[in-house]
Amino acid sequence: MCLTKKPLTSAQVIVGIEKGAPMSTMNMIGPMFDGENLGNGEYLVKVALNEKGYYTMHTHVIPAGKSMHSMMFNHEDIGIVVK
Ligand SMILES: [Cu+2]
Repeated sequence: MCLTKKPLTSAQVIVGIEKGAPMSTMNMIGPMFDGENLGNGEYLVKVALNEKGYYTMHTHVIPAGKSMHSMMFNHEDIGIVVK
């Protein structure tokens, strides 16, 4: 992981939504998809979750010019609670 303290522009942000805690169900909701690059290091992810419960947003980042494999080192699991 590279810590530049600068906005990561032009990266590819790939997201997958799992029903439940990370790696608990492996029940992915739909295919993985790209976050929208808003510029200045901000990326927008739009997702519609109709069922109440806990979800995990598996977030992978491929910095510009880096290989697809680099996403293995730039991975964050973000919890989503639908009430
Ligand atoms: Cu994950």
